[in-house]
Amino acid sequence: MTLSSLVLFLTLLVPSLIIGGMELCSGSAGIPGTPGAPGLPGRDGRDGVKGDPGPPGLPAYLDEELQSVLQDFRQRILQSMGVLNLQGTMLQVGEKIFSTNGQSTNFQGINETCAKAGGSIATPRNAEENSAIMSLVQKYNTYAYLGITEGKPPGKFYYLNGSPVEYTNWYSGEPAGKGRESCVEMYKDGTWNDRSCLQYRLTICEF
Ligand SMILES: [Ca+2]
Repeated sequence: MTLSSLVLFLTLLVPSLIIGGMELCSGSAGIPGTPGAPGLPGRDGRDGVKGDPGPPGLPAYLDEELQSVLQDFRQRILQSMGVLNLQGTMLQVGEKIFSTNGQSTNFQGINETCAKAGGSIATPRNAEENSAIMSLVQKYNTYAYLGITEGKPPGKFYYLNGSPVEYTNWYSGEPAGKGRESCVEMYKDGTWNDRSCLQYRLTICEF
């Protein structure tokens, strides 16, 4: 008898002995062991069957309905821009548009008004943008606050997103507030002065 056939023989014999009531010295059941740790995740299944292709669409340039909607949009936008340009309340510089409602309020009020309109307070990033804002200041004959505030250390100024100013156009001797003037106003010649945030200044937003 080989070893494997002996094992098979015993495997068959032992249960029949138990069934036959001849089992000797059977002890009480032990305490169940603690569950084993979860196994590793299984492998990803195979990709499913490819779906049927959808119905063919028209290229955008051949879709007459879409083209007509776009044409209408273009026309409406040009009309609106024409009206705003005529009123002199909108100035385009590159991708940016500056606009004013002609109203004056404090720095916080300007920020709220601009945010409500979907923009933010005018923040000149270069000489060209500064000139555009200046032209609105001149037209309304009112200084404007800019989107620049003092941070730390006193005398250092930052954009409202927290990054330090790169372009500046300070009036001679400014900024001189040294921690007492946290906002920045634009004079009619386009130069800047640090100033308290509680003055009433022209609302100019950028979009
Ligand atoms: Ca000042």
